[in-house]
Amino acid sequence: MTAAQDAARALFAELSHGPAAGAWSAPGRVNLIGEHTDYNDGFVLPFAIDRRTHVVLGTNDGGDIRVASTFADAPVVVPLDGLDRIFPTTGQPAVPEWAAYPLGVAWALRHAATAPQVGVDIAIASDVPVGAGLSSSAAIESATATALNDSWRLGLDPVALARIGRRAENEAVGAPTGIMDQMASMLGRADAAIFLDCRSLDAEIVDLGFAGAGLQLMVIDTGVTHAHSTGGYRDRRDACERGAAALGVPALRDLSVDDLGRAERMLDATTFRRVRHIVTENQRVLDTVRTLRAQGPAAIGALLDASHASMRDDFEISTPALDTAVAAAGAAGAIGARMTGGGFGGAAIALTPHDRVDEVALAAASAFDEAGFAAPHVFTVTPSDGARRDE
Ligand code: GAF
Repeated sequence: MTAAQDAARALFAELSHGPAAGAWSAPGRVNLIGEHTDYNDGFVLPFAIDRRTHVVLGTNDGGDIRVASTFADAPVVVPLDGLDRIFPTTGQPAVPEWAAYPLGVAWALRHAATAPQVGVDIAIASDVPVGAGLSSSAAIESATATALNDSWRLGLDPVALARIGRRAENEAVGAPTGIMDQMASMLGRADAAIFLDCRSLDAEIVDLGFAGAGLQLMVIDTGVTHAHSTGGYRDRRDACERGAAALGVPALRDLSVDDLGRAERMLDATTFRRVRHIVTENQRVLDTVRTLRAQGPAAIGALLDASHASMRDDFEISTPALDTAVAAAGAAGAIGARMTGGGFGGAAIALTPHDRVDEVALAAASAFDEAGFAAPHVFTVTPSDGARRDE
């Protein structure tokens, strides 16, 4: 039992007068490659990680949904039939932001399924770092959705639950994200990544084989947290939609690298660079999948590096700290490194030979120190299983 599982149990005992009906969990994710391509109907290659959000749930007969989290001082209690008055919101949710994730999932589930729903007490604890670009929010959504789907006997499949999580994130929390994170958290498999076509939602499992190739996936968390409900993420999404409209395609997914000459002639310089990132990143995802299958993970380093350069120079979502992490990791022996997630903060990943892990961690720490950044939090992650019932 992990500390987060223990914490969820202890919190449930404080929250609820009744017994627990069960315990569920869902992981955060690392995106190996394919950044900002999801809301452009494109391709992504994330994997679920061995950091999870745990939910302990029991029923109550008051018809309320009561949620408590180790992130918060006090529980939030809402009548189930009051959820429609809270969501959807524009701007600030009418509940504390952390509570908008599980309550938003309950709200979206009530709209998606007609089965009768009883009151529930939900206790949440997590060891997914918040704001690090590892999808702590999708982990909460997927764990809550899986627990409620079982408890309310809704019978929804994992892809339907991923859509529920995204609806909560988009409409209850107000973050205009795509569906990658929820799909990774729902569908993850040990030692594998999810190759997802974000238009059809067809998903294939791609073996990663890091351990067999003598590699570890390091996370270098800059400690600079980000939020996708504001600022740069929305701006990049708008630029992509503008680019697709100007080029007469439903989504940037419908362009290939052969269209970039025409795009450059038709678009202003900034929009063109945003478009070029998406078009080349989609191609890099396809190339990474092909390379993993044909040659294994030791051959994908250059694709990870090229992805980072594209995010830094064309999409402009990296930060000086992320660039420092990537450069230090490469110089100390990582075979490839890139920022992961939405950007504007969060973490970089570095695919690193076992015998270089300590050097990479030391190099990142000393490069951050020299540049005057706060010390990074460096750790390794293992590709792991998706959302599940644990007890
Ligand atoms: C965040 C979003 F939630 C995802 O949908 C995706 O767009 C990602 O940023 C960037 O690839 O994690």
